[in-house]
Order: sequence, then C-alpha cells, then structure tokens
Amino acid sequence: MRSFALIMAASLLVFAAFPVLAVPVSPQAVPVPTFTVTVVGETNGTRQQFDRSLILVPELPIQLIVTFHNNDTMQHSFTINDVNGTIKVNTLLVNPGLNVTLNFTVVSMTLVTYNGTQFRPEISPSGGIEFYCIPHRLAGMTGRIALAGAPTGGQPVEKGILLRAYWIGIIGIAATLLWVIISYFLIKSSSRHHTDHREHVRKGLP
Ligand SMILES: [Cu+2]
Repeated sequence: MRSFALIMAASLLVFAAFPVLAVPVSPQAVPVPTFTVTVVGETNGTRQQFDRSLILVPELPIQLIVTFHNNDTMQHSFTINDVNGTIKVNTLLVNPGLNVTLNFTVVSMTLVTYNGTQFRPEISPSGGIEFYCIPHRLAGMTGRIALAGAPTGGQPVEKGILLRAYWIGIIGIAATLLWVIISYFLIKSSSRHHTDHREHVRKGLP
C-alpha cells in the first residue's frame, strides 16, 4: 500500500503542475493573420476624402497591409497618431497618381505595432482607430479602423484575455476535482482502518 500511496503522490504533483504547463498554450501563440486593403485619396465635388471612411477588420490581432493610392490632382497622406497627437504611422505626402504601402499590426483597438515599436493609437469619436490626411484633416478627410461586429461608439473587448481567463478557469476546476478524487484514494489507502468497504457494512447485531 505504501507504493500505491507514492504513485498517487507523484500523480498529484503532475496534475498540480498541469495548469502551469498549459498556460503558455494560448490563442496568442497563433500566427497573426493579415488583412490587405486599398484606400484611395480623392476629391468628390469640392470635398477631399478617402474613398472609404471605414476599414472593418474581421478579428484582432491582425496585420494590416494598407496601400494608399492618391487618385487626385493634389497631395494627400494616410496618417495615424498616437493618443498624445504624435504622428506614428505615415505615408508622408503622396503625389498625385502614386501609391504608398504601409504594414502595421493592430494588436487591439488600443495598441498598434509599427516598425517594431508599439503605441496607443488615437481613437475616433465614432469608435475604432482614427486615420486622416494631414493637409485635409480639418476639411473632414478622416476614417477609422474598426472590428467587425463590435458596437460602434465604444471600444471592443479584447477577446484574447477573455479566452485565456476561460481556459485557466476550466483547467483550475478540473485540477481541483482531480485533487479531491486523488486525495480521497490517497487517504483511504494510507489508513490502517477501513481499507475494505465491506467492513463498513453492518452484518446485523452481534
Ligand atoms: Cu488630403
């Protein structure tokens, strides 16, 4: 019975370590998908604008490959600021007829990675990450990057953190249940008394 108790104790250690081993295997380990989009700068009537004021991405995090095309007779830019108003992602001024492609990662609606550095992007009043044209921002040449399915006007929830918490919870409950079951047999096998359930059964008066 002592060897049985030792095996059970070893099993306890393995199961106790299991949640620690499982934590690094999270949704964040999955490669970041890419999303390619073309945005055109143009003049519509007398108004300078982007051909699309909304870039809807299907999921987060996502690597955005934005090709900005200037289909106009004047210079435009595709620009993103951080929350402090500092320019972080920028095509610079693009001459008429030319393209500039930018490649950045939207980790969440409040975190962007560009050229190996992270920053907190400026949030659009309509929700999502604001982008704009430097010469025509005041004229209304702005747009936003938003998560499909997210409510407008608010910031979407970061799914990765919720999923991780979910799995930690499930693993924690499973480990606790295993601990209780194994402890039962461990204590039962270590006890000098009542090793056989039949001893508990009343066999009538003596
Ligand atoms: Cu412009």
